[in-house]
Amino acid sequence: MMRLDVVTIFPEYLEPLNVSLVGKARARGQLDVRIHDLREWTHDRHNTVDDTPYGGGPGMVMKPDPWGEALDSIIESGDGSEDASGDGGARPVLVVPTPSGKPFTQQLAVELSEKPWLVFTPARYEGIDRRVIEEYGDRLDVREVSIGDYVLAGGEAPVLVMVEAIARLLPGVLGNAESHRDDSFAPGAMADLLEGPVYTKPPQWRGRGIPDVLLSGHHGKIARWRRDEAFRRTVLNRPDLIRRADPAAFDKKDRET
Ligand code: 6GU
Repeated sequence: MMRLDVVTIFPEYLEPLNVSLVGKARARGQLDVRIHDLREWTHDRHNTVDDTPYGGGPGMVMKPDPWGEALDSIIESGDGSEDASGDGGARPVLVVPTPSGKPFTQQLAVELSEKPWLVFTPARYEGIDRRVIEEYGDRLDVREVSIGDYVLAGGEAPVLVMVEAIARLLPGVLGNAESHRDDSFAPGAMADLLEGPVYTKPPQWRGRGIPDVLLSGHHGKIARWRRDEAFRRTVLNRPDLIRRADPAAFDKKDRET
């Protein structure tokens, strides 16, 4: 079973991990999620986790000591079941959410979904003292990750995003494995294309019908139509994906679109 630890000063922000897909995966024993309050590893009366930045400037920086004690304690709690070595030397991958990290992509979600143990360190304020990242970088696989080109007030929402993207890839978590096949950003025939439109009953809604091809029963034509719609939507919304794609992925009909 995959183990996920999250260290935060806002444990209640992670409550959505009790709900829906991730909540059900936990209830089924497919995912072991442990939320920790960083302030449990402070020792002063005010449970201080931040201080002013060296060199001056706005905002506050998270102090290294609580993070070091928290992470040491969590890493030590590994009982060896999180990896195959059996030597009790299990080491988590440390995922550090930060707007200055590498992009969180479907490819990274797949890679992380194959790890037995992930520890997330969502920060508030201007981030964590750099020495913490350096210290654990010497001992663990550390990934500094951003979820997009905008700035959030903290890393908790990014952790919710990443955990959902990772959890739905775990064996048995989604209803059927085919659900992944046509995902936007999944590898395969639709590689590099966004998903097209979908329809369900009723066949008429507020005067709007269903594209005839979807009612034709002609599987070849339906597959072609879906691919054309995916291509159109990608050109419109994400032209960068088209430019980045392998030209061999496209055909004559695409070039006419
Ligand atoms: Cl991971 N953290 C914060 N604070 N802002 C972000 C982000 C992460 N990714 C995009 N913006």
